[in-house]
Amino acid sequence: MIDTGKINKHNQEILSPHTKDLDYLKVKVGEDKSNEIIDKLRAFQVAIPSWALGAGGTRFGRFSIGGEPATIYEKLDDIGIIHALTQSAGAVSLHIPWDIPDDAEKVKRHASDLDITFDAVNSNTFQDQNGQPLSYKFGSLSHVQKLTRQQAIDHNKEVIDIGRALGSQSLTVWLADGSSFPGQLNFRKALENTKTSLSEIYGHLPDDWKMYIEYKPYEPYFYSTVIQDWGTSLMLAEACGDKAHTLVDLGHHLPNTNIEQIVATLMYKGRLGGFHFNDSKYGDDDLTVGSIKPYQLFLIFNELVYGMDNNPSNNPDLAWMIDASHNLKDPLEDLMQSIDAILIAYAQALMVDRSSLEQAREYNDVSLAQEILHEAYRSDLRPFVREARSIAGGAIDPIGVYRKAEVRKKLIDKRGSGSRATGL
Ligand code: PSV
Ligand code: MN
Repeated sequence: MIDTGKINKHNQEILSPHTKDLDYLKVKVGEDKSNEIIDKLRAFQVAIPSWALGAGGTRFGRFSIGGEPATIYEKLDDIGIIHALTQSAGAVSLHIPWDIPDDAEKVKRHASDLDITFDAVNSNTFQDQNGQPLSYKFGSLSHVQKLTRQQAIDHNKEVIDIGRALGSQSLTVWLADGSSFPGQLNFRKALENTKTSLSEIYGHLPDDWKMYIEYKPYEPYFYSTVIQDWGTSLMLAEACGDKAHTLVDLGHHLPNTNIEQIVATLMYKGRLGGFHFNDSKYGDDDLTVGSIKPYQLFLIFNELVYGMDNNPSNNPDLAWMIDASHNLKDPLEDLMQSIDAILIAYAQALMVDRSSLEQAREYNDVSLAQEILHEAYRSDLRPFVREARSIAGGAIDPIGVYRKAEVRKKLIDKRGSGSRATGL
């Protein structure tokens, strides 16, 4: 649907203004530093979840824009379009059982033809599936009944096996378990059960795998969640072993939480495993990355960059994934906007004058420290992001090409105008 010819043609049309912007920025930032930033942006890859490509909306209603993918192959095709245009989305994260591969080798081949690899596989014990013997209504890995816990443990083991067949190397566990009313749950027993269940799943991990433990303070339960915060996740990860890490989903925090400090703390402990990007105004994790709080995103990346460059605790490479709902937008455009926001924040963080910042901190020069951050944050680094994409063979302006090539219209012609996607 996107051929290199189209990308090249469009790139030529906007090459001149882009080159001018880039030249200006390179003079300002310096050739070496500019090239270093562009190289790092080129290398950055973020996974697209297989559930992000369907009809948008909320749990109250979904509104199809047509042409949505119905099968795992079509979902991969959509990610292939995003990757061809951005060169930054070379991985998919599958949710099981929403996207069980019918034939692992065939799915792998399809992905590989699109230059897509398999990032973390996600288990699902927050919904009951057809024919499932025991319900998760009152929890899964923390459930009061051993048999229900075992069913959820076995599901996670099966997800690991499916991931192995695809070449994935990590499992993400998001545990929805919790309670909606005071008194409903014995907090300590629920935590103990969760620890034991996670340890059993951990025992099934291949040596070269990692397990990511996601936390969330509320939803779907509204009084308590068993893994409510990073501290609980870290405690469980430490109890499991070296291959277990905490996963930070930006939307899983109460308003005004200092997420950048959480990032710093987890990296200090060498236990930050992965990241789910999104944004929110009031709560939840539904909006396009960088659409509401771009400064916070920059501050988070500032800690990530510092943590990656100063890593005595051997924090592993991070698993990056977009986990947002596009709501009213074309999912593919929304994902490309998210990728752009991530790369811009990353570029800004790479721009921070670290030695001057450390010096300002040594002298307790608060104003200067703030000025140094602002200098990086307020620089328009979009030409670096565009250049990184274009060098890699992507589009200088991905959404521009996507619209010019009328990709959505073609998808609708091919797949129909009704909503067909599975997932949340
Ligand atoms: C839960 O809100 C979450 O962030 C988890 O990562 C899930 O797997 C994903 O969203 C999809 O519901
Ligand atoms: Mn998430």
